Amino acid sequence: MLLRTSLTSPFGRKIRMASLRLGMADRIQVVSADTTDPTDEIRKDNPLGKVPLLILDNGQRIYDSRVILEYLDHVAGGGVLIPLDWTDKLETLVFQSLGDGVMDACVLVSYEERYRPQEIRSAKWLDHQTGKIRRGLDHLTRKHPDPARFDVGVISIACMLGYLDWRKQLDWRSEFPALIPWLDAFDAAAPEFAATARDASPA
Ligand SMILES: N[C@@H](CCC(=O)N[C@@H](CS)C(=O)NCC(=O)O)C(=O)O
Repeated sequence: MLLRTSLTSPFGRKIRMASLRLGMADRIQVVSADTTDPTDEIRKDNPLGKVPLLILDNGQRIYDSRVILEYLDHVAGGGVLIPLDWTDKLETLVFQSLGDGVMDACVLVSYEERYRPQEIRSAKWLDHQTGKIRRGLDHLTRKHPDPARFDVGVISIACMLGYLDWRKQLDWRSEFPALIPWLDAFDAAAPEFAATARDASPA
């Protein structure tokens, strides 16, 4: 299989972490993608032009990260990344939506700063997005999944915090210090997190 992603994408990191945990990393070749390059095949393989994208051995293109994780879970026999029990599954998927949604807002803040010159940047739009980030993090200080778990919800939240640590859309460590022990506990329980950090060698 071929995984198209950048090594900095937090969504791509979810897949790289999961493939390590599931012992599938040696079956997935990671090929860097540049979503800003109009000649990159990524736009042909995924009309949205986004990473991550997984190309299966039969040529099927699958996206987005949630579907890829569901696929990997299926290949692993099911019930590994996504709980089988309906109540647990629903809770896990909502945590995944929250982690991914905050990540989406983080990406939009970064793109506003990257693609728009200072003079036409919208403070209102940036506030709108950082509001989502703050509300998401605030919610997680009160209700969060067990960091000892390794499911799609926990993976998403960890990648989201890792992305915030790097891009610093806001300083979550000073605004929401209650989440620091959560990420530390996950980091200690899941070596896949450090192994997929930007400065770690690609797995
Ligand atoms: N919902 C998507 C989000 C993926 C996403 O936003 N990826 C970013 C990189 S972190 C991207 O490809 N951006 C390029 C673009 O929006 O054109 C997923 O879960 O895979």
